Amino acid sequence: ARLIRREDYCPPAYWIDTVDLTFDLDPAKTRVLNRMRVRRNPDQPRQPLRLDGEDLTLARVLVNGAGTSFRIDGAQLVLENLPEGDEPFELEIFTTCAPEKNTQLMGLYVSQGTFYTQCEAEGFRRITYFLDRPDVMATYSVTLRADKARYPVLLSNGNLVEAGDLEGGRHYARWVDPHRKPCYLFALVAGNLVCRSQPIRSRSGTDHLLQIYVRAADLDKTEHAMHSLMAAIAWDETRFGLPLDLERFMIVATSDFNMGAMENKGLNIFNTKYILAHPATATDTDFANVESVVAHEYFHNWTGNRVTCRDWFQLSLKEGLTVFRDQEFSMDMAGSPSARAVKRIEDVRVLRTAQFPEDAGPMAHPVRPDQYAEINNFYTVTVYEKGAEVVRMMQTLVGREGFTRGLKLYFERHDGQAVTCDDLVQAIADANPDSPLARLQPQFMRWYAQAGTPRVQISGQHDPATRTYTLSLHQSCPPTPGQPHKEPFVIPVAAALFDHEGRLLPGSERLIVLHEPHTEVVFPDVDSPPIASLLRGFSAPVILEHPLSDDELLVLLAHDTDPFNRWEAGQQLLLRRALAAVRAEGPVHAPLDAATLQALRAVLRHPTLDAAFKELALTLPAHTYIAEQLDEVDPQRIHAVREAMRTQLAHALHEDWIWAYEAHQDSGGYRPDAAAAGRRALTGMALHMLCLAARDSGNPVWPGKTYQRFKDATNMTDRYQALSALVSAGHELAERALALFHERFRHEELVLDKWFALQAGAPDRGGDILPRVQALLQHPDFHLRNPNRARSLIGTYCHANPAAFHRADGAGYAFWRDRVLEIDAFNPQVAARLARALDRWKKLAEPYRSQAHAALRVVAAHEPLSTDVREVVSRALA
Ligand code: B3K
Ligand code: ZN
Repeated sequence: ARLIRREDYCPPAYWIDTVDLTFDLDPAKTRVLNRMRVRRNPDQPRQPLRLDGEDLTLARVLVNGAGTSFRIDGAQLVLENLPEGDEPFELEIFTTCAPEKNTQLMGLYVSQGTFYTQCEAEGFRRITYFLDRPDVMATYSVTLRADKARYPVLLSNGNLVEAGDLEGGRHYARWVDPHRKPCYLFALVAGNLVCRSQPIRSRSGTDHLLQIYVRAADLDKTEHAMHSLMAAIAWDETRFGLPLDLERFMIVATSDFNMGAMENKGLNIFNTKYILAHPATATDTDFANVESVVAHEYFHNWTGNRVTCRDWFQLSLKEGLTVFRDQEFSMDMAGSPSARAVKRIEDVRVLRTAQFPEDAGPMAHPVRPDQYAEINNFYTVTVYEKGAEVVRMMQTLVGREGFTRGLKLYFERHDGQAVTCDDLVQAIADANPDSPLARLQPQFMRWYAQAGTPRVQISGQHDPATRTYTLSLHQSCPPTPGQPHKEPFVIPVAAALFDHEGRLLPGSERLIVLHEPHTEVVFPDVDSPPIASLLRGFSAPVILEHPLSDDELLVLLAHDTDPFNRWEAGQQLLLRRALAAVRAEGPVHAPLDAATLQALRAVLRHPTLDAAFKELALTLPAHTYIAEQLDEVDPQRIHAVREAMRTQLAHALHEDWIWAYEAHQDSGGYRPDAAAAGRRALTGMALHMLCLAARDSGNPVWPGKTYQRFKDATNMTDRYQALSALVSAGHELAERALALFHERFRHEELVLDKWFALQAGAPDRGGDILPRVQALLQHPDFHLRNPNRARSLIGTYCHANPAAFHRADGAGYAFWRDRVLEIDAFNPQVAARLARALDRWKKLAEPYRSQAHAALRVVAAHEPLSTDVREVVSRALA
C-alpha cells in the first residue's frame, strides 16, 4: 500500500477560512450543502485545488455562484479553473451520503435511530469534499434540518443561534462555532435524546452550561460523568490556568463507537462505556475510567483544539500531552500519596503489558512516526502512553513549576495554531533555560524519533576505604523495523540508597540524568554496601536490568519509601520465580518459595498499607509481561506457571485471605472513591483466592458465600467480583450465577458486554473456552456490528486470554483469521485492532508459530482487504 511519509509534509495550497454547512438529515440519503470561503496560499506555487472525498455522491459544484469544470481523480475532487488572482472565492459543493449504510462508523452514521459523526482522523471527507487535514482551520456555521418527531434534538459545535419549525413536520437548528478549528473536530448529533444540564460559574466568574445527552433510560447514569467534568474544569484552571472557553460544553453518548470518545469542539461524543456509571451497573474500574476519559476529552479543549497538530505524524503532541494531563488529574483526584502511587502503578502496568510489546514487535514506531499507510493504525499505546511518559520526563527534568511555566509559554506562542512536537519541547525548554532539558534538548528529541524500549544495565561497587558507592549505568536500545542503530537517549533515573535494615541513607536521593552510553555516579559517605532503589516512580519508560539479590529485593519490598519501587520489588521477585519455573524442565510445581510467600503475607497483613496497594502487590506479573522476557514463548507453559503460583497463593495464604475478606468489608452506601474501591478490589481478590482453594479442597463454604454475595450485592463491583471468582475457579455454581446475571441485566448493554467478556476471558480448562466463544457468537444478544460487543467477546478472547487463544491445534488462530476477515468487510478500524493479536507470533514456540504464520498469510492474501488490516498483517509478516 502507498505510504504517507512525514518528510513529505507540505503546507496546503489553499486555505479555507469559513465553512457554512446545511444538512437535510435522512438516514437513507442525507443532503449536504457546503459553502466555503477559500483562498490560495500565496506561499505555495499555483496549483489545482484538490479536495478529499469518500463515499460521497456529488451533485453540484459552484465557484462564486457559477458552475465550474471539475474532475474526479481517485478519491479527490480536482478544480482547475479557479479565479485568477489571490482574492478569496466562494466554493459551494452539494453532495449526498447514506448514513444508514455507514458501517465503518467514520463520517456521518446512524446508531439506534440517532445521527452521530466521527471525523478524526479522516472522517470529514465522508461528509463533504474538503481539505481534510488538521492544518486547515476554519470557522463553522451549521444548519441542521430533520424530522422533528424522530430527531427532536439537533446539535453541532458552538452556540445555538436559531431554531424553529419547518413544513412537513420538520424543524431546524443553526449552530455557530466562534472558534477556528480543523475539520476533524467537527461534530453533529441528531436524535431523540434527553440531557442532564448543569450551569456553572468558573473561578474567574464566567457562566457556562454543561450538558450530557443520553437515551432517556440512561439519564440516571450520568451523575458521575457530570461530577467528573466539573472536577476536570476546576482542575485545569487551578493546575494550569486553563479556563473553559465555551458558553456551552456538551457531551453525547452513543452505543456504537469505534473507540473511547472524541473531543469535538464543544460537543464531545463518547462511547457509552465512558459516560454511563451507576453503582448498580458499573464497577469501580468503570467509574475511574469515566472520570479519566471525561477529563481527557475535556483537557483536549486546550491541548488538541486550541493548539492542534500540524499533521497526523504529530498526533502525540495532543495525545501524549493529554494522557499525561489526565493521569495527573486522576492522581490529584485520588488524594493520598499512596493512592497516587496506585494510579502510577496501574499506568506503568499498561505501559509494560501493552506498549513494551508493541515497541518490541512488528508495529514498533517512534512516538512521532515517520510513515504510515493508515493513520488509524497509529492511535497506539506508543503514541498515547509512551508519549505521556515522554511528557512526564520533561516535567521531571524541569520540575513541576517549570513544566507549568513551559505550558504557559506554549499557549502564549501557539494558541490558535497547528504545530509540531518540536514546538512543545521548545516552549518547555525555553521556559526553563537552566534545566537539563534545555541543555540536552536535541538529544531529548530522540524520544520522539527512535522506537524501541531502551535498556539500562546497572552495576554497583562499594569502596570501604573511601566510603563511596559507585553506580555504573549502561544504556542501549535494541533495533526496531527500519531503525537498526540507536543513539543514546536522555534518561532521568530517580535514585536513592538504603541500608540492609531498610533505612534510607540521608542525602542519597537524587536524579541521575543519563545521556551517554555509560555513566558513573559516585555517592559519598556510604559505610557499607547499600541497596540502590532506581528508576523510582518509574522515572523513564525503560527496562532496568538491576541484579539485586532476592534478599535485597525483600528489603525494598518491606521498606522502600517510594511506593512504586516497593511494588516493583515484589513484582521482580514474582517475575524471577515465574521465569525460573517457565524455563525449568518437566511439570510445573510450586514456583513460589517460602520467603516470597512470607513477604507477600507481610504485605497483605501490613497495618498501614492501602488495600489498593496490597491488591496490586499480590497481583502476579501479567502473562504478556512474562512473555516479553523470553526469547521463545510457550503460552501454555506460562499459563501453567501462573496458575500454579495463584494456587500456591490461595493455599499458603488461606487464613490471610479470610482475614483480608472480613477486615475490608464496607458498610454504608457505595462511593467510588479510591479508598473504598481499594477495599473492594482486595475483598474481590480474596474471594478469588478462597474459591480457588475450595476447588482443590472440595469445601463448599466459600463458593457458597461467594454465590450469596453475588446475589445480595448492592453494587456492580461486588457482584461482578463474586461472579468472576466463581467463573475463574470453574465452580459449578458459576453457570447458575452467569444465567442469573444475564437474566437480571439483559436490558443493560454495558453489563451484557461484561457478561460476554467474562466468559471469553475465563481460565481455559482443557480447551473449553473457544467452543464457548463460538457458541456465544450465536447468542441473540451478540451483535458483531456493535464494536463494544465485538470487542467484549472476540477482542477479549484473542487479546486477553492467551492460554485459550494459543491452542496447540491452531483453532484459536483460525477463529481469529475468520473474525478479522468478517469484520474487515464492514469496519476496518475494528478489524485492524483485532488483527494485532498476532503481532508477537515470531516469538512463539512450535506448533503455535507455524499455525499463527499460516493464519496471518491467509488474511494477508485475502481480497479485498482494507488498508488498515493490510498494514498490520504485512508488517507482522515482514
Ligand atoms: N482523539 C480521539 C481518538 C480518535 C481516534 C480516531 N481513530 C480520542 C482521544 O484520544 O481523546
Ligand atoms: Zn486523546
